[in-house]
Amino acid sequence: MTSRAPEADDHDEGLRVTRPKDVAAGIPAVVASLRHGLDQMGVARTATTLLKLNQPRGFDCPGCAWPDPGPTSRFEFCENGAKAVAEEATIRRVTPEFFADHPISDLATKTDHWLGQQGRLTHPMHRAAGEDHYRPVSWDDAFKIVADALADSGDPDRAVFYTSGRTSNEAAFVYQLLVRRLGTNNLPDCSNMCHESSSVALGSTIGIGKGSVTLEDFDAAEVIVVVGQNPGTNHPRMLSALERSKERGAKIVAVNPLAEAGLIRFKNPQRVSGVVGRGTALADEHLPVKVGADLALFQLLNRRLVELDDERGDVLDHEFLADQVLGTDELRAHLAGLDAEALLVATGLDAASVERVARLLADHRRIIICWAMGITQHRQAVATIREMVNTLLLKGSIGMAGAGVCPVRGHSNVQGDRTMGIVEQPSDAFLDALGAEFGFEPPREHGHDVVRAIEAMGRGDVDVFVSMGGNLVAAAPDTDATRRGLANTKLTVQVSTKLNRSHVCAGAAALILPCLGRTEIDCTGGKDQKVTVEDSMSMVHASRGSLEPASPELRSEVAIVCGLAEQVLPADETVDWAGLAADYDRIRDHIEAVVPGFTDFNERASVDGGFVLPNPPRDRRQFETPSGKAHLTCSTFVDEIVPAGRLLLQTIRSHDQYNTTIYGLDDRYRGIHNGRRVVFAHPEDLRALGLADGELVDIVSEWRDGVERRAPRFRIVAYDLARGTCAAYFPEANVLVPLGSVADESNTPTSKAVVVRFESASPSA
Ligand SMILES: Nc1nc2c(c(=O)[nH]1)N[C@H]1C(S)=C(S)[C@@H](COP(=O)(O)OP(=O)(O)OC[C@H]3O[C@@H](n4cnc5c(=O)[nH]c(N)nc54)[C@H](O)[C@@H]3O)O[C@H]1N2
Ligand SMILES: Nc1nc2c(c(=O)[nH]1)N[C@H]1C(S)=C(S)[C@@H](COP(=O)(O)OP(=O)(O)OC[C@H]3O[C@@H](n4cnc5c(=O)[nH]c(N)nc54)[C@H](O)[C@@H]3O)O[C@H]1N2
Ligand SMILES: [Mo]
Repeated sequence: MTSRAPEADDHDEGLRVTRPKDVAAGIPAVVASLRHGLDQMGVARTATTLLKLNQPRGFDCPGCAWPDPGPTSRFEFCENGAKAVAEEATIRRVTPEFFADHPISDLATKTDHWLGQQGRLTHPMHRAAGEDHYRPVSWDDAFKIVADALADSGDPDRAVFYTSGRTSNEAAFVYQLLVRRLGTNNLPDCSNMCHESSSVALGSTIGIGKGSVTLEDFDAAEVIVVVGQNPGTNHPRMLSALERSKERGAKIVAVNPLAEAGLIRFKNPQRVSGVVGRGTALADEHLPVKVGADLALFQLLNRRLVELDDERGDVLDHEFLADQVLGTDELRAHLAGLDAEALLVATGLDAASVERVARLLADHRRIIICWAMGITQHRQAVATIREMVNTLLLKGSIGMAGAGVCPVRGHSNVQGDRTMGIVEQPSDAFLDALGAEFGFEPPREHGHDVVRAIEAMGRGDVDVFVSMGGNLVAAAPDTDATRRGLANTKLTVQVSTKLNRSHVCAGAAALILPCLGRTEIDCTGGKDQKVTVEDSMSMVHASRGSLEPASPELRSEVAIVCGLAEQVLPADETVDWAGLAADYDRIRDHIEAVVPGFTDFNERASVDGGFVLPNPPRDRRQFETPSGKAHLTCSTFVDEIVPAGRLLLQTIRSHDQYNTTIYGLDDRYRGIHNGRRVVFAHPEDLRALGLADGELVDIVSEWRDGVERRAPRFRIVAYDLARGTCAAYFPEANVLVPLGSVADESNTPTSKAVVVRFESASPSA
């Protein structure tokens, strides 16, 4: 089936390509953040809003999950944090009049960029089955519509409750409680498409599915390896931490098929020298690994560590391995038996640079390994992360200052949402505690993750789809399949701040429930409420908005969940939902009772900077696996088979987007201006394919189900990236990612590894 996303028709007429930049941030970043703020908010609002960002008493940046510096250090913001704020604090509005002027059939022709640029949603809106317009609806009627749809369906397992990672701890907690009171664990979330592979790999090896370092560890590390991550764009404040580490003498290794600007060179916009100087070279080593071959690389490195230890005796941490780790002998034997030559060829790297990195690891103990989507969204993601854990365990580089695992999360509260129980496969311990606190027996059967939810919708097994934030149609793989799935449902309910594709491609009937954002004052129940979030390093802290809400009609996510609960749960409901909405302290008391690590939650949430959650590997070098020990793992690398004439496509973020929210049409660091339908490929690969920079092609993906997935009319950009691979932007390229192509064990869509061919472009519509 051929797909024609609406964006296919604006073929980026003004697209311009220039030389990619090797310097991130600096003056252009300062200018870009202010320009974006001014466009969306005007002068006064820009100044007051950005000054509250990541301040101890301000709001948590709705950008990424990189931790804030402690309460005593200066305030920190970055270009992309400023853009995320401007996007939410915009003075543009999507009102009932807007919906009267724009039928769905019209909105469906607009690009994601256009939809997002229309501004903040102001009123609850309802589109009845068969109608082409959203019309205003009262909150009460909206909740009744959901209650009726759930009652008609009659089976809680025929409802799906998605969550994106911006939702606060308090909202997430009441949301999962509502869903479990209804009787289902169908709680897919954006993690399923993001760091699920990390949670699976870490849980099974070190006993907790979270990172084991804090920001202070970056001040003690000797070697920091950044794998499959583009911090210059996606975690810009991480570059400040890396810069500090480097100034202290730490070595930084970047493993990435692309030479991303922030990792090669960086100018800190918060320092005069950064704004005017040459900037700091960050990565000491850059390994341009082939897409999907990191497992092979880490196997080679681990094998060398063992060999070097055999020579020198001081490379591995023998005492730690003997006392606290299982599987050393097996791993040694496994590594010795590998075909090193074949592994090296698979990585596409030269032997000398791999050897240099192996020696760097051999010579140091304080090692941090960071990673993100370049690792988690691959078929062998879980095995790859386990192999990186092997590296750290062999070295004893965990549970000491300056060392450990660092999965760098995306959404600002995606980790917190998981801690609050937003998970389709909850542990019995969590359900037991939840049931005891609220006096009910929660459902035990595991629910759908994202991919299984879309499959279930495709089969017609889902009647109601509720989305707490996010934009499933654009974020999920296989856009056509996802769109068809949602269209199969009887009702879709989106709790949202901004208009997006999922409001346009919805169920038979649809509701939009507009909510407050992080930046806004939350005065639910007449009380000034705060919420809390957990960052990528398990720091929990409060967030209080300071702006007047975008519309008096908006409700907080907590109020929406509690209001909905009162309507959809039976009349003999025992949870005091109105009381919870009126005072979030009461929600925090329940969290304290249910979730370990939240002792004295209300008190500690009031402290500037918040508190850190317990983490046994980090705190006590303890591993809460069934054996009580950390586990080394033996894996077998399987090279992705790419037939002749095909390339392996990875889908990435531009500098001007936040996931499916498109701020603008530039990707400054990669030299792309005023357009997004580009595909990056190596000049030699292009030559072999008989193609050249500037040509227009359709990208067609190949997958064993034989379905044709086509993304029409992309401009080829010759680019320096690993041979045999190519790259295009998410979400335009999502149509190419087959729903069935998922990572082993974590079921995460393989958004970074899709076999594609190029065909001459289909004519423009
Ligand atoms: N401004 C901004 N900030 C964001 C986001 C955003 O969209 N915009 N999104 C947020 C979210 S939800 C997330 S999850 C994070 C995402 O943060 P990232 O993971 O940095 O995001 P991606 O753009 O997906 O970049 C993936 C990186 O992995 C590399 N890569 C791809 N395949 C491979 C591989 O096989 N091996 C290796 N070693 N590298 C590979 C790519 O070249 C690229 O540099 O950012 C968060 N922060
Ligand atoms: N091909 C490909 N696909 C991918 C990825 C990839 O790298 N490649 N990355 C994956 C990853 S890592 C992730 S995390 C997912 C992201 O998937 P999602 O989290 O579902 O998508 P977002 O684009 O972050 O969601 C944006 C929408 O959230 C709403 N929103 C914003 N702020 C708030 C708020 O405070 N409250 C509420 N209720 N709503 C709000 C707005 O309406 C906005 O339109 O996408 C995944 N999809
Ligand atoms: Mo993510």
